[in-house]
Amino acid sequence: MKVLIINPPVRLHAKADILPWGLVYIAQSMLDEGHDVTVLDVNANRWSDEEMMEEISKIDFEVVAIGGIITVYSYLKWVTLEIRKRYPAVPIIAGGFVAAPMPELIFSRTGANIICYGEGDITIKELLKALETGGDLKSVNGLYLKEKEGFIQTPPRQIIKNLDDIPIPKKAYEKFPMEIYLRNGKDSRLLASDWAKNKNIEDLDLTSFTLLSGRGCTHNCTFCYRMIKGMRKFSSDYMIEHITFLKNRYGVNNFIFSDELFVSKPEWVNEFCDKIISNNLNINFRTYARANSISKELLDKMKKAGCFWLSIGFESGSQRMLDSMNKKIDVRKNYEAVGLIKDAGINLTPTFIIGLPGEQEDTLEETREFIQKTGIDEAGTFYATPYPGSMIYDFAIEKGLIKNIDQFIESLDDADRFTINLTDLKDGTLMKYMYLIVCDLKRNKNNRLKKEHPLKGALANLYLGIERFIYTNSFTFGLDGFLRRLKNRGA
Ligand code: B12
Ligand code: SF4
Repeated sequence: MKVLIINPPVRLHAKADILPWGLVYIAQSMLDEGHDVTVLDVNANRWSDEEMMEEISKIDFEVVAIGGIITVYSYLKWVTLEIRKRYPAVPIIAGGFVAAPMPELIFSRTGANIICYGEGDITIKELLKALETGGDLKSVNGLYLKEKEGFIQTPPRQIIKNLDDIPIPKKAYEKFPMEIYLRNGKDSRLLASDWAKNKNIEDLDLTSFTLLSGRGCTHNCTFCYRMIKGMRKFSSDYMIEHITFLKNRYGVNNFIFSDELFVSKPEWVNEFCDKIISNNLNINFRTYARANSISKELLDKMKKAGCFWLSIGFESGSQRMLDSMNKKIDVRKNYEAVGLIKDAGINLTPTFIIGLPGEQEDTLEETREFIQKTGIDEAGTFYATPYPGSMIYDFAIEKGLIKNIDQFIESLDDADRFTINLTDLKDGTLMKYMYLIVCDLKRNKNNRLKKEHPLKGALANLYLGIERFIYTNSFTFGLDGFLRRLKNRGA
């Protein structure tokens, strides 16, 4: 069949530097079955709506496939309704995180008439076959099908037990604008850590690329959406083959393993690192871990294999909050991890989330204390945001905090933006604490600067102190909104 795959735009403030893996894998499945695939990658090309309609009009297609993360919802809505207007009979299949958790909304507000839930690799093969041969779509597992009235759900699809059965998507890569991803990977936020800022990037000549070493996660935190339970990894041999391919074919030498839980099975990581070393792959990599899965030995091995940067979702300095978000971690382990990672000479950029249900001023103070005591000076700081599919989304619906689901989903963006208050605290209090946490990180950075340049560091702290005084007092007098607007004017 002639299939049009659309990759909608995300994060317009940044360059596209991560391939839409869901679409890449389903493209590979389609190509393996001999279908004729055209990809319109709006995220990479950043086409305007007019340009996109122009691109669509040039293509001959019989079916459309579209998907992505939840923040592509508005675009998915617009583009599928436009396609539906112009090509009323064309099946439009939606999949991924934007579609699977909310079939009612997708069927009622967008032009899609089929949704794939769960893994799409096999489902898409069976679905296209049924569409091509006029077969019964109800016999394909893992689908929601729009009916005249409402929709029906076909039985869930079994997960792919052995991830190595999934082919390395070599053919699919050729269908995506790899040159854009690779170019953006040379100067994007993938390198924007302190580590990179202090070095001459040109000299490093890094070509960065994001890759996943598995699917799923062993945990179930309340703010996280897990479409598929449990965790599977590709074998280390499979990963080495994939890395070698990307290195030889595209010159990639800096990998970002963006699975949230790359370091979940220490034995796997150890074996993987050994193979990077013994195969002389000579790569750098950044990745993610949990504090209870790292050790001095493992970090040393990772460093030797090229790991220069690690992120851990510390989320909170309060044990009460960690328990309530089901993080299943002892805060002392998080404290310990900071020292271990520093000692291994690996950069650390953890993440913190404030405003989860149950957050109080004392728990927020514990998070500040964590940052102050550990000296962390770079972190991702987020407001708890109820993305569909997560437990806190159900909480927000139950509490009646989301009045209009369609509008709410359209408003979703990066979680560093304040969207909704899930706590008993005032909005202003949460924003003030976010500001204080960012100040704590900056002060730690200034203190580090002070060691090398005492005057510069002292002046930076003085400036920070004055700014902090004005800003925190503005909350008391209700001037914070005004100050934020003033601050954002030049941004
Ligand atoms: C890479 C990634 C990103 C990239 C996205 C790049 C891109 N263009 O896709 C970036 C860095 C931009 C990103 C940002 C964010 N992300 Co993110 N991200 C991920 C991550 C780690 C991997 C996604 C992925 O590629 N998975 C691998 C593929 C193979 O799996 P898959 O997408 O599920 O695809 C399979 C099926 O779903 C299906 N399928 C998928 N699409 C389609 C389409 C069709 C037609 C069909 C038939 C089937 C199908 O088949 C695929 C193969 O089996 C996931 C977590 C995870 N490990 O999955 C979070 C995740 C998607 N992100 C999430 C979130 C919350 C965010 C942020 C809001 C975080 C933040 N703190 O700000 C931002 C939003 C940014 C913005 N403004 O848009 C949530 C999404 C929750 C939700 N309900 O949508 C996730 C699930 C994390 C989590 N566990 O909660 N993210
Ligand atoms: S936040 Fe991390 S540890 Fe928790 S469920 Fe999500 S991926 Fe797993």
